[in-house]
Amino acid sequence: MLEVQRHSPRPRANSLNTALPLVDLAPAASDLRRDALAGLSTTPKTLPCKYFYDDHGSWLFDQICALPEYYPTRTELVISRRYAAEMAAACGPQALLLELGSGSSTKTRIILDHLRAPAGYVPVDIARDFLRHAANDLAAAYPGLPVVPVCADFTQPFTPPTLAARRTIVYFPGSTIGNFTADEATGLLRTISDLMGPEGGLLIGVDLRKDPHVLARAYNDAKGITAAFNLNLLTRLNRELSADFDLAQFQHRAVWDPTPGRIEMQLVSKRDQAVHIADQTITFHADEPIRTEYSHKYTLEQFAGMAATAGLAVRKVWTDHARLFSVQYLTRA
Ligand code: AVI
Repeated sequence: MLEVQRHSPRPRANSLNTALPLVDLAPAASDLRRDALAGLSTTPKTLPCKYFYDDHGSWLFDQICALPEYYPTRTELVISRRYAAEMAAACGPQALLLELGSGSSTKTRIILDHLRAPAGYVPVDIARDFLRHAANDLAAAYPGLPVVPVCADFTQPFTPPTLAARRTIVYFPGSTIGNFTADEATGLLRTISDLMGPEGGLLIGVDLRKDPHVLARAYNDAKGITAAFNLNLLTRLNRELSADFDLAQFQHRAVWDPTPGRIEMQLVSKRDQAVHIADQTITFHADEPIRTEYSHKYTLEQFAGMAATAGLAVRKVWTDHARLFSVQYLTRA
């Protein structure tokens, strides 16, 4: 469960775009070696999905987002463009937009374009250089808007900078919430509730339950980009930990598990084999999977129930015509 640190001093931020200070909360460097060895020593074997996103993995993820089969990104964009004015009205005037895992801040611009007198934009991301560039680009496109990038791991408690605003709106698009287990997601919603405060709100992208065939196609695309994205995790272990995974002997698999309602991505060993990583030998039997990612798909009721457990209430839901994806506005209950 995630906990929120309530009493640490708040870093103060300069609101001038010319200076564009980066608030560096020095997130702990991830320990790939420790996490990989721990995950590969459990049954079933696992690897954390956060390690997908090295440079090549981030590039592959961008390719996934443009695939015809991968509906989430495209659909969230359609919803955001269609209902941006309503979303901005829900957020209210003079709101501070605080985005978790801001990446290239693409969808943010649609919201910012419609917000009335936004008080500022705080992109939060763990990738420091990428964050700096994306924040500078955005600040250049919105002269006069205070932009304060924060380098932090949003899955850990952190204290955002103080900026004068009527309320804080946490923006969490992309259905990244789906990559957390239900317990982790509930903890994260509690953290978000603390970040937004009693008067604030949460604007979040949530992928919805749908025909499993649609999901199977989205996570098993015809060009094999998702397979390459998944297998890139092993390439990363080979490069960064001098492991000796033979990529030809592992295969991408994405399975729909209807009970928890999630896609589980796996890398499946094609035969009995042994792999060496950092002085350790990991053995695999034929057809043994390494679980690499969960991607939960919620019904509107399920998501509202989880939010309620975290003390949040869904106030508005926007979906596409086919109800593939949703953008939701929540406040404290
Ligand atoms: C980032 N996340 C919301 C994506 C998803 O759909 O769960 C990651 C992804 N994995 C395979 N394709 C995309």
